[in-house]
Amino acid sequence: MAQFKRTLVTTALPYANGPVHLGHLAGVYLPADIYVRHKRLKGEEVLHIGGSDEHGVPITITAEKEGISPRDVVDRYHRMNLEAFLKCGISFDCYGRTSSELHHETAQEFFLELERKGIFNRRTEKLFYDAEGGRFLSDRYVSGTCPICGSTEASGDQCEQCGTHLSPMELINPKSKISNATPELRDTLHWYFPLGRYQAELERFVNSHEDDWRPNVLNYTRTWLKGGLNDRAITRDLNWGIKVPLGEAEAVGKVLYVWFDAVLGYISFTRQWAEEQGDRDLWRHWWQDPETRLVQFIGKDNVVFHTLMLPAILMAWNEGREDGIYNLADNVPASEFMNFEGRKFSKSRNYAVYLGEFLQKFPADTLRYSIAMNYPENKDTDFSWTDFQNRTNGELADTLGNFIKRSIDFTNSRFGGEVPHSCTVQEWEGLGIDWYATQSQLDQAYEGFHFREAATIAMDIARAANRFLTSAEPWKAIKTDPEAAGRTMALSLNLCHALSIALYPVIPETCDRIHRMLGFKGGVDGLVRKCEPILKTLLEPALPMGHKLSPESEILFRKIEDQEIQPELQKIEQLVREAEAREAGAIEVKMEFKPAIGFDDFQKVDLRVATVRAAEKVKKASKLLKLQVQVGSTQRQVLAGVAEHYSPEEMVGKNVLLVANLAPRTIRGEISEGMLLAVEGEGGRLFMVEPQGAKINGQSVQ
Ligand code: B3M
Ligand code: ZN
Repeated sequence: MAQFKRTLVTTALPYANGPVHLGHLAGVYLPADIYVRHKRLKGEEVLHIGGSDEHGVPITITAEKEGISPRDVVDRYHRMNLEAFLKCGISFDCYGRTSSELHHETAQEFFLELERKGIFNRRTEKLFYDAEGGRFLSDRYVSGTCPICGSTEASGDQCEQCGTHLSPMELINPKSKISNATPELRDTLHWYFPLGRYQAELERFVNSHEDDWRPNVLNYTRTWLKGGLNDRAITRDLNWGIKVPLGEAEAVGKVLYVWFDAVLGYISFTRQWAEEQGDRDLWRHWWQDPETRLVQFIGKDNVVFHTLMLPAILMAWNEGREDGIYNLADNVPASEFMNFEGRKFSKSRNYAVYLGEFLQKFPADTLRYSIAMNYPENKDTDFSWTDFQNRTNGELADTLGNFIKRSIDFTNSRFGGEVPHSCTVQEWEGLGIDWYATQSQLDQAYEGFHFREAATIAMDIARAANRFLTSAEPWKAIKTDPEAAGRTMALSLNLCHALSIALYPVIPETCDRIHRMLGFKGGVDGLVRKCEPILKTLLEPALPMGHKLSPESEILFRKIEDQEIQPELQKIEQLVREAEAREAGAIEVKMEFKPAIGFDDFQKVDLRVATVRAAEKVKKASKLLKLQVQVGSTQRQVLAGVAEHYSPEEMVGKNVLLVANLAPRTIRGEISEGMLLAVEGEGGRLFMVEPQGAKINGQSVQ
């Protein structure tokens, strides 16, 4: 691996559209923070950049729902999330905002440079336009009937009911969510970034990381590369975001696509940090010096934006330049997901524990430790309250906390609060801990993003320390052999010091407290901020004879009682019950009938009995079956969203009810000529309507 002088660490920018939850913390922010704190322990130069993603349609939708401005929405959540992160000890050097002026400037500068080089393509396309509201409608602003399951509340990007991804044009009876008017199709011009132009260069870039990127990151990225990269629209018709910085009439009312601007946030926030340091150019070191390593922490759902999109934008910027060349990511440690009590976190269903709320009840380090031990490094993991309680009470309170308190209290009461002896290296090594191996394994685990392993190695030191103190029994020895008791205490205190270093990246606040109890004024934080390489102090006993402890000792961790966990468990049960009820459709069903139609309207629907002759699955559409049905003597193709309820084999031979005169539609590139009737039963299960005994194929239904 190349030698680097410094490391720039970035963390995905959470949308300022809701509070961050424990899943976000586990996947991105905690691992990144552990990593940067470890680097600081080694005295390395490292910068941690994060911030809020404040553009995009979900934010304007929230604003409209609440009747406030998008600015109000992002102000609220930016503050809330920053506060929660700080309380959790996430040590950002800068936590920026994409709504800031400097960010707008930076993103526009990129756009203009690429425009100047003639890299973008412009394309006119048809988009729904709300004539009443006087604006174009992005996907989520259109609703209508799902062509697959018939739900009347499908959104232009996805149907919540059946989960199918849709485009607004596929909706039956589309309506504008803003005015409820039927939108019309109008021409609109957009700028496209030709991702395909960088295909070969991106492939070389990705292949050069064959050995150091995680398999999941390589896999996601290669799937995209294999499919061939296409042009991506990087502008939108919207009024919240970064204006397309061109004077032409066509650019009016257009903003940069949120993903184009958000990935540039890492750069603009580093610029902001530099300004805060009083040296405007300082950021260049971090982005444009090839000796700087760029490590980007993200969740698995953001991989290609960081392994393909951002690198391609930077390649486009770098093209033909002699200087001001940006570095590409050296590593993109994307996490899997951490679930919560066996289910996925879901903001929309309110199935989550929010970071800020959690920290009102429990200390940050208890959470940091539990999450580090459940870090979703290469598979999804689970956070549970019982696991949290067990780890806090067992590993943190009983093992670590007890050892520290016993060591300090006994020294204070029996040895006048001073380290009673100096420890020899032989004694230090005689503790049964191979310090060289431990230090290098710890270092490798932290450097290799194996944070669960790192936390385990560090906690093993605490276990060994506890065993040592318990078996040496200084409280007995003090009566018969005070010298031996003093040696035991000297070793124990040095172990306390070693623990405050080894565990610091994971539980920094606790380690600061241990350090203070050991009589150091500034805590570990004070040392690392001065870039003192203190990791290597593990190798030797650090406290000399006579070193003075603080006279105060504290209980490091309070045990979590069952009563505290009980309400949380009940809350989960309630949430799960609600989710299950919703899934089963059993939650109190409000019958909302559609407006009445006349008999004439009804008569327009031509229902026929049809027989399924052939059925097959549709690639990449897990809910769809492609059916060939016979109506009378004619054969038709119909796509039905029942693949999760019927296998192709079960469908063949069935008599079904067909809406025969529904205008043909193209779904997933396949024509569908009609719709089959099905009813929803318990658990959301679909049942085909099967006319019994109707033998005559194609007969109309009265
Ligand atoms: N805001 C998506 C997310 O929060 C997006 C990440 C941007 S990273 C530049 O998952
Ligand atoms: Zn649907």
